[in-house]
Amino acid sequence: MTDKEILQLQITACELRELILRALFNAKSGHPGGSLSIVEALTYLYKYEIRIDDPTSPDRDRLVLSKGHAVPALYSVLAMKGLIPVSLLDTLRRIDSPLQGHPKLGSVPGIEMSTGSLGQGISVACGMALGAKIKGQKLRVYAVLGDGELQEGQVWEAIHFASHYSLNNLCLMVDWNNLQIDGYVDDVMNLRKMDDRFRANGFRTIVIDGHDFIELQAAFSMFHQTKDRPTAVIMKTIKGKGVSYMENAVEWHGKAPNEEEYKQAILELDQQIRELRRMNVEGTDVGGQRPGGMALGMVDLSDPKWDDAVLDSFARNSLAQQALKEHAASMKDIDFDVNEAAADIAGQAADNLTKGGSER
Ligand SMILES: Cc1ncc(C[n+]2csc(CCOP(=O)(O)OP(=O)(O)O)c2C)c(N)n1
Ligand SMILES: [Mg+2]
Repeated sequence: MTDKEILQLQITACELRELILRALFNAKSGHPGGSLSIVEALTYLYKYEIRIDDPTSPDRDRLVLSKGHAVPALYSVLAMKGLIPVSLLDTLRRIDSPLQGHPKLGSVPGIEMSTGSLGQGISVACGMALGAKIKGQKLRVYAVLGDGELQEGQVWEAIHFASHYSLNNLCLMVDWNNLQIDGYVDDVMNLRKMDDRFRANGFRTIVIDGHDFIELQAAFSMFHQTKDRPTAVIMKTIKGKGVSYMENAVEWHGKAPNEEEYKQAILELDQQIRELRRMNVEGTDVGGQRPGGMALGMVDLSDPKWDDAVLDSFARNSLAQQALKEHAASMKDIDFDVNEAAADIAGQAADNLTKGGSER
């Protein structure tokens, strides 16, 4: 990776943080801390690692967000990747939105499992990885877990399973931010020598700074080279990363910022973006446009036509069709506090579907 690419990824990460916070602010609820801590990991995964350009292909890679409460980060990455409309993020947690506060299988492309009950996603990921091996599929499976989540007994059963079946197509990614819902993990239920536990259970175990793109790249390269066992990437992270007053602060596990706090967060992130652009010493012209989506290689968020294009492919996606149809129908009916843009988008999609647009 060149310095320029790293800077671009860092800018994308800031923009994703802004999308996450905007969605939470609109929803007036959600989980900022654990969403912000996995932003770099998801940015790297969806830029370079996960093969999901066709989200309906049976051979696509799978990502299971076992720590399902962090799904605003995943929705935002899927939007930047061009798999869902960015404007749909404004419907987060509304009763009729496909973007619920925890992932729901098949609600939108890229959501591979319903999760939220901590400890369960990893078991499903193990099943997916073993199933792929039995069928001779070359796909890879990634599961993102919280460190607090590792206190669930079911996680360790799944770890034994992955090791027993030598699931070399499985990559566990642990978000080691040392905070859980009500305090430090070390205080609530210490996971002493967490990395050694993975090693002892037969995993290729790699400890990295989860906010460092070079280290993420190295970790995935090691995962690819490991042929005889599953891989665990233990990512040291900062909960609430990127927003000064949220960083390492337990109270930001599960609440949305109010207006003043939201504005402050966006100010800080905008400042980080400006600084990153300034650091782009090679003179790349990233200053005049919103480069984030382009950094993920898929979309240009500054193009107003973009949402329509995504929406069109979204409407054609069989996985999402039913959810979108229901979503559109229900949004037309409701008469309270509905985001206009999202309602329009859903309406257009419904029209497309009725006109047979989905079969084009
Ligand atoms: C089985 C289960 N018990 C309790 C909860 C409530 N809960 C939601 S998030 C959370 C803390 C998770 O901590 P961690 O895994 O470290 O996540 P992160 O720090 O990344 O947010 C808890 C206890 C849950 N979702 N599932
Ligand atoms: Mg944690």
